Amino acid sequence: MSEQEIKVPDLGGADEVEIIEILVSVGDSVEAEDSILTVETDKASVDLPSPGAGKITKLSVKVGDKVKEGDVVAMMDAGGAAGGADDEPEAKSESESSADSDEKPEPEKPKPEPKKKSGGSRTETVLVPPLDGMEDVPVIEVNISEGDTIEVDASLVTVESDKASMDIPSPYAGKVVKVLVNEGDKLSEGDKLLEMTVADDSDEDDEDQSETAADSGQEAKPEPEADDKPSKEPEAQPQSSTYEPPSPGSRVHAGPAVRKLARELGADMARIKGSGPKSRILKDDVNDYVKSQLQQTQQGSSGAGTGSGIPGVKLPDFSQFGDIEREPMSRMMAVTASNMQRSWLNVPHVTQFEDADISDMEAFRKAQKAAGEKRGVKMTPLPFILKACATALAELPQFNVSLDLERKEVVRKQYIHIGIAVDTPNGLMVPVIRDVDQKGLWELAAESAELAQKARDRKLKPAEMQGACFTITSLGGIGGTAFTPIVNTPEVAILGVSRAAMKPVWDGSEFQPRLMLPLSLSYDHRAVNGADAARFTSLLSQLLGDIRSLLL
Ligand code: CAO
Repeated sequence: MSEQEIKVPDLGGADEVEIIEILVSVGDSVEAEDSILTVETDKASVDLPSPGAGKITKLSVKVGDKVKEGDVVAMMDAGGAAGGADDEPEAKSESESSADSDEKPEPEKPKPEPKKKSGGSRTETVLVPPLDGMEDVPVIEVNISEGDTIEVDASLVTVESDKASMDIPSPYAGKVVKVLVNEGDKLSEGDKLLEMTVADDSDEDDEDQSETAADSGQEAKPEPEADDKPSKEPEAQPQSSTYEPPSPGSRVHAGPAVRKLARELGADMARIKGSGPKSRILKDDVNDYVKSQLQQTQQGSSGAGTGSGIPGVKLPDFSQFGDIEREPMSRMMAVTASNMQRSWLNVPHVTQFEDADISDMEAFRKAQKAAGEKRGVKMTPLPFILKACATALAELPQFNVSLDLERKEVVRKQYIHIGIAVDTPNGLMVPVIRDVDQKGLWELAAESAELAQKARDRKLKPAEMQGACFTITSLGGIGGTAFTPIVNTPEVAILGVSRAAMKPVWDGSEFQPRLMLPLSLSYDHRAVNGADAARFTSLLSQLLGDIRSLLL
């Protein structure tokens, strides 16, 4: 075992630099050259590499600390005498190479090739400036496109060595004519970056600039590594895991190790919200982003984001329009919202409408009033509708299925349990009546009333809300002529019932006043085809139109 100090290497002339991210913890095992922490100079951010392989035993600094060359930032157990001996020269060469890397992020402004004049403007070919000895540095981002109008110092491309990433700035203001590099290309000094047209009236200025850049190298500042461009400052994003599509031209701000991590995890940096200084993306931001994406995938779309690649809804500041109050969503509301959205996004919905003539059914139902009072049960249209649906599900079993898309199987149910949507002060609940096909109307009336009351009293047990094959949502007691309910997945259909109303119905020779019940059957078009849906609602209409057929 040999304890080894990890020191800040030569910072290429920078006096003090700020630690903006610590990439290891005590106890972490690191390999030689693994990034230990990221510091930021006014030119670039640089990862300080480990001088060898070993285990971190102590961290002597924290984020925000200022450090200078030679400061000890951490201690490591280099893993024994042999390892230590091996590490020693490596440590040296590392610190040398770190020194190199620190000088790297100061590319001069690209040296222009001789100008080609054309009318009021000239064409310039922009070349890669000196990269302090670095060669074949990969391009990780091309920040301009053909046709872009850019300012002097606008970032043209971002290159990244294993130690630092930096932007190569434009020596001119003008219009990009041709981009000569692609992401992944490896660049060395003198390589052609792009062609651009530059207005002739700025000839002198540009000449001055290019001379300055070429001669002094002083103004050849790389943009702070992948920093935001003044022309396209991304707006601060609200605190939300909502997916926001990257705004065109928006830039990300992150160190090489973080970029590498994002690349390894396949995370698009433009979609990650940075929590570091100047919205810098930190390692934890990448991990949190990947975690949230995984959670969304596992849970389906939930919360404000859709999880479907569809941008979430952006909220304005409502208080600008008047007084507002905010209150947390109840758990039930949040769950309902999530379920509705998941179903809406996953299921191709179609709704089939039908009117059932329930004049006779209503006459019969009303005739049961006294009997109901005796039993202490109120007979509403719902038990008839439940019974009709159970019969239709038995006759058209393609509605009594769920789709298992992972296994590419259709799950056919040999039982008929039907959920009823109940409006409660706390939100929508869906208790389930089991074996509806085996129960009589009085039994169904009693059970639906009991379950609805339990739902309103928040006394339903989880088991009483599980196992439905199909759902009925009746707004008949409230009103409306039709609506398009959302399928209660993994069921494949739901029946919406609206308020019955007297309508003139043509009997072949004259109009008759009939009590018509509007039915709206929404179904999952992956499981059910339109013809079957029309068969289902026609059958319901027929069964409710002549309830004697329910006995058959
Ligand atoms: N047409 C005309 N009248 C109707 C009717 C219809 N389709 N359905 C019910 N009615 C009548 C009933 O007969 C009753 O009238 P009387 O008091 O004169 O007898 C009255 O409306 C109230 O009925 P109800 O709503 O209490 O009872 P129900 O069995 O019809 O419904 C339940 C029970 C639990 C389904 C219902 O109370 C409920 O909560 N409905 C809302 C469901 C909901 O919110 N769905 C939306 C889901 S999607 O957001």
